[in-house]
Amino acid sequence: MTEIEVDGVRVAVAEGASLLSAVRAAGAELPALCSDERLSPGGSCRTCLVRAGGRIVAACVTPAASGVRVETAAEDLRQLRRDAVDVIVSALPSRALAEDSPSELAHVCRSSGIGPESARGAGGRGGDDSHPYVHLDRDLCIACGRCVRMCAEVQGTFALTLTGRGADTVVAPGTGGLWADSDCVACGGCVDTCPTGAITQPGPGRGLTSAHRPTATRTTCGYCGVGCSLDVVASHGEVTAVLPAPDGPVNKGHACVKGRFAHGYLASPERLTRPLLRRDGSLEPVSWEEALGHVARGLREAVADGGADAVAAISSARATNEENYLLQKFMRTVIGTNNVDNCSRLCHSPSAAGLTASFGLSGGTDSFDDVERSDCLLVVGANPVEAHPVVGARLLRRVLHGAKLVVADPRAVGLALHADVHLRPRPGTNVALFHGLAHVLLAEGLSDEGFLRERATGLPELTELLKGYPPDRVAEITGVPAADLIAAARLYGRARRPAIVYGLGVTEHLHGTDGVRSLANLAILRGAVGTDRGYGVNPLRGQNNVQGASDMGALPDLLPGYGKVTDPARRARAESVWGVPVPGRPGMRIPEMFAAARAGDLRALWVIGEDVCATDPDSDRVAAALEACPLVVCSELFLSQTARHADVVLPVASWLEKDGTFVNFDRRFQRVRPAVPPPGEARSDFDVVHALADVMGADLGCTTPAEALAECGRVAPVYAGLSHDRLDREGAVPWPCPAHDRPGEARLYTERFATPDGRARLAAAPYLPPGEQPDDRYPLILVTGRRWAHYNSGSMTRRGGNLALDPVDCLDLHPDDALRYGVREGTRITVESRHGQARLVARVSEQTAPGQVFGSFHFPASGVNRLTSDHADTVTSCPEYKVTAVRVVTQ
Ligand SMILES: Nc1nc2c(c(=O)[nH]1)N[C@H]1C(S)=C(S)[C@@H](COP(=O)(O)OP(=O)(O)OC[C@H]3O[C@@H](n4cnc5c(=O)[nH]c(N)nc54)[C@H](O)[C@@H]3O)O[C@H]1N2
Ligand SMILES: Nc1nc2c(c(=O)[nH]1)N[C@H]1C(S)=C(S)[C@@H](COP(=O)(O)OP(=O)(O)OC[C@H]3O[C@@H](n4cnc5c(=O)[nH]c(N)nc54)[C@H](O)[C@@H]3O)O[C@H]1N2
Ligand code: SF4
Ligand code: SF4
Ligand code: FES
Ligand SMILES: [Mo]
Repeated sequence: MTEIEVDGVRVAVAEGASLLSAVRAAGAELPALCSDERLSPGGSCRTCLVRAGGRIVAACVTPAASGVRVETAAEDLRQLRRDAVDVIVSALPSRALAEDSPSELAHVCRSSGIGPESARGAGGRGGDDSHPYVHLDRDLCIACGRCVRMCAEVQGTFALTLTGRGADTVVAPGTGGLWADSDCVACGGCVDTCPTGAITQPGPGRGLTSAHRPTATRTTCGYCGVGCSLDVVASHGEVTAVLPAPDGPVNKGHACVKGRFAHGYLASPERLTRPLLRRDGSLEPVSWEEALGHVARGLREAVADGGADAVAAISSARATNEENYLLQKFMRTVIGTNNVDNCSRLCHSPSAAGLTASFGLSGGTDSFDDVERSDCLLVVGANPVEAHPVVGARLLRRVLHGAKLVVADPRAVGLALHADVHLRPRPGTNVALFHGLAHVLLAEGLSDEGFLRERATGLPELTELLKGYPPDRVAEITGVPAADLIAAARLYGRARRPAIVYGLGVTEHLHGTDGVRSLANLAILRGAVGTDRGYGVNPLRGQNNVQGASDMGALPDLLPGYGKVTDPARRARAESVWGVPVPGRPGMRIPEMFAAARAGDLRALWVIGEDVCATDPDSDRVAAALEACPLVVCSELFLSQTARHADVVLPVASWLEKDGTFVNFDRRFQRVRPAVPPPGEARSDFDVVHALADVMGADLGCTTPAEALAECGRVAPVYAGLSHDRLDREGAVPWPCPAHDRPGEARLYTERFATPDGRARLAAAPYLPPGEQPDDRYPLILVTGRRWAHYNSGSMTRRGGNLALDPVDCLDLHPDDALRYGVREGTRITVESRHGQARLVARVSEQTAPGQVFGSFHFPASGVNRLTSDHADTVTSCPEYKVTAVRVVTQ
């Protein structure tokens, strides 16, 4: 720490901090128009002048030297600062200081007595309103460069530049044309930092920033698993603006296009506002009483006809922990079945299984803050620039500051452009790739022998297996040149603190669990997990609360806290809290539920917040399952593809409308708070589960979300230290967290692994080919995944401005394949697999390798999941979404 004196007040600031931070720490106010704590200093506006050690300096660019005396309040300094602001203001048109302007500049002027008459600029430079979320008013630009630095330093997109000379300097997209056609990915960073209102979001929240806004509700983003803290400004029951929380534990004042802007769905006229009941083939509005009465009767009949196991529920990773907890409790205690699952099945169930087998617990091994300190990142089968943008930006920043980067992805994804080595394995060949890397680690003496001896098991078996995976053979299987493989292994093997980050490119395969385990081998061989020599193995979990839905026991074989339902001791613990017996037979997984429905064995299915007809694979067969099931209940925001097949549709609240908690991808619990009321008669999933239990004459206890979390802590001691009150005080707390007076464990296994013998387990699983192979009829491999502007089924992001950012559903193909199949950019094409057909628009790009095509699943109407097969991970039934043999037909 450095001690200095500001206007006679002594303060201590961190080494290297600026005088500006010291002045602020001392409680003094200074204008600082080109400065933002999230950015490197600009030093150009001269509005922050102070006297330090007798000299007049710009506080933002001057480091606080120990013992220095700083003066801010003297009249000559005030005048100098006022003059600097005045010069800036004089070039602006008077609207810059409009009475109601919330801008930082307007605040500064108000507090230094500069009135609108000082703004004498002629204006007339025009604007750019081409983008749905980011508008530019050139007349208000003071060329402070904060937006340019925000886009480069925090977001890593480099979309903006300052153009022109002298007084005419103004911000512009680097590509020269319109904002809408630029590289902007609408993170909102420039909007949030602009001090004048030159860059704003359109609509009622225009001009608001996280530093200058009215009272807001602090909540956690309900899109992806990063778990950004957001401040939601609302007025008259409608969201005005969603701003990144400057002190957000994960996002630290940043956000992405979804959390920041994709809330237009809230006010969509298509929102469900009343329960619907199928009568004579069509869904008609009815009262809650009638809808729930119908569901209760249907469930009773199903149990009477087929037993408790003839009923199943799919719980929602979009919903809160408390909602998931309550639903699994309802299924287990009121219905009497373990038939409850969640979309982690489709996503990271291989992570849960693989990480548990290797290390003992199902979550990632380290905190993201640690991962970010790594000097070598191995990013495998994940595209965080698009799917977890705040993480993508932070990883990229780390790389730009010198960390090494190895990317393993068949496609040239955003991070790959910055990689030291980009490995492009054929889809479905990860296990061979990871064994190849492990082979080189052992062959070149890059393993940690002490760690392997003391803290791991399975080395002899793995060593034996790895003999079969020399780089040349791995090159044949994966298509990755042996030299690249060796280079990547050396980077990972020689780094001081390597970290592995991975995504669905590892899990959504026929051998996804083997993939996770073989990837975990690398960290074990290096001793880079559970030690201070690396940051482990970390899945970028997908949905906002997929970690939590599983943590809460919305799984057919596991109770809250991951106790096996087959374990009498764990059942007894749950029974003692719930007061009723818990069934001991594992329930059905999602694909098994559909198979049972088609076979006539499943009589009732409750689908909560998952559009199974759009997002589960081989969707024609999913629809057939729903048709065959006598009672299908769907809790939804919209009339999704699944809701259209339901007998009863229940309108529910979304994340901006309810109370509870989510668990993000690095196991942190954070609070979710309602900013606006749900529309019409919609209720939270929590209230709906309670209401149905009531109608069925059951009392689930825990009447509030806070009580539900507290009760969960009694069933599962790993959450016993968590409570809404504590989260309200502390913001974010990771699990394991067994006691209220102890912090959660952000980094796992520092003393021992959670396996029975306390050791990490190396896995020796041989490479096996994917379930689908191309042939003469279906010569291309289709990889499916995400695009930045849309979210999963797209039910929310297609209703609002994001649709303008990405309006059509494309199939990416390599120029060679485009030529071969006579496909031109922009043509409508039909894609066929052995399972079905989809209609897409061709996009020709070198992002995909020859022989491979890529599509998203964000537009259910295109039918991409009609193409995907029902092949699934042999251990967890996670679908093989990443490998489907297809052909392209032009018409
Ligand atoms: N914008 C946006 N963000 C999202 C979502 C969204 O829909 N849209 N969804 C959220 C959800 S639910 C999830 S689970 C996450 C998913 O986040 P990610 O896991 O990052 O997403 P994907 O794009 O499905 O797949 C990642 C990458 O795997 C690669 N891949 C495919 N096959 C292989 C292979 O055999 N080996 C290797 N090494 N790589 C392969 C693909 O080319 C792709 O780039 O994103 C979350 N965030
Ligand atoms: N081809 C292909 N298919 C895939 C994937 C892939 O990579 N390729 N990825 C898979 C993965 S990883 C996942 S996670 C799934 C995701 O698939 P889904 O879970 O089906 O997708 P979402 O669009 O996130 O959400 C489903 C529904 O929940 C509703 N909803 C939102 N919030 C709430 C809420 O609070 N309560 C309730 N009751 N409903 C709510 C939304 O309106 C939406 O219709 O897709 C899978 N499908
Ligand atoms: S919104 Fe984000 S990506 Fe777009 S220009 Fe601004 S800072 Fe860059
Ligand atoms: S990165 Fe994820 S959590 Fe953060 S704002 Fe975007 S969607 Fe929300
Ligand atoms: S804020 Fe210090 S020079 Fe602009
Ligand atoms: Mo997911």
